[in-house]
Amino acid sequence: MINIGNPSKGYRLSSMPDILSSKEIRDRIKKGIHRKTALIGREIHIFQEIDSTNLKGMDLGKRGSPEGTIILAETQSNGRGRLGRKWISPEGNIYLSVILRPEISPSHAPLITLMAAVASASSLKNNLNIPASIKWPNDILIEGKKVGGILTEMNSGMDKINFIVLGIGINVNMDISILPPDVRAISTSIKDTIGGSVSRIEVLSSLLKELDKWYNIFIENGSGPILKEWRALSSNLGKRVMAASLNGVMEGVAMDIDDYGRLILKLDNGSIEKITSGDVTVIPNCKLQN
Ligand code: BT5
Repeated sequence: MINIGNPSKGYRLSSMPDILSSKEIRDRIKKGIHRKTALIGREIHIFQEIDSTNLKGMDLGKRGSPEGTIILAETQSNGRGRLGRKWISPEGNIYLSVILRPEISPSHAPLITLMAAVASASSLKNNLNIPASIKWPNDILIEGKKVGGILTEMNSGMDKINFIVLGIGINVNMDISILPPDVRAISTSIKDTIGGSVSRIEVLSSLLKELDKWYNIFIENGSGPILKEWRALSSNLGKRVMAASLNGVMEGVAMDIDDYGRLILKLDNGSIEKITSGDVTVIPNCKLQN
């Protein structure tokens, strides 16, 4: 038996039918999150199948849906990753988008991705006792393999964000054997990690609770606490990495992240590069030079 929520007892395996319902989510939000801060999930939209919860979020955002609106789907026919990539979205996982309306400048929007990464990794680690970590900028890992990804999209003017759609995909009860070999080699699911299915509603309510907590911390205290927790959960800081960005491919040591969520890379010639977006791969078994 898997005992989610009680690390001392391990996990609780699930044999219940596993359908997400707005009523159950609402009840859990009321129980699990302090009413005063229960922003995330104040309006809930659930779909059996949708093209992409993020596309729906962009549409609802334009129509004025309030901050904290969540969109969930059992499957996505056009699940999206960054840069036009696909997010494979069969039944059994979590596909969540959240509409946010933070009063920050567009240049600070990457901090929302970091906030979501902290909330996602913390919910798996602290509440479910699953050893999750973060890979800059948007990956959630278990033992080095991708269990979740974050796609932050925004609708903004020159210096003002109208709204953000924060998309999070977490592989929960997916058999990773259904993934194409190249994706399977670098991915995992909770089921794959612990050897059995878990209750998605438990995973989801823990995620919503952490998102509510960390988003409120971000709004009230700024980026400081998020960056501190992000560093503690990071899997690639201090390691030698290959970073592919719009500026090309660079190799160096991932030193830190800055106040804008950029990755600070120290190249072999001693120069410092700050990367706004891209993909990072840790170079294994590499001795660091001073
Ligand atoms: C991401 O992009 O990791 C962002 C994923 C965001 C998905 C959520 S689901 C809810 C919301 N609605 C959406 O339409 N999207 C968001 P990126 O870093 O570009 O990674 C994409 C790459 O991950 C792909 O090119 C594959 O290599 C790999 N991949 C695809 N599906 C995967 C899966 N289910 N699990 C693990 N890796 C996957």
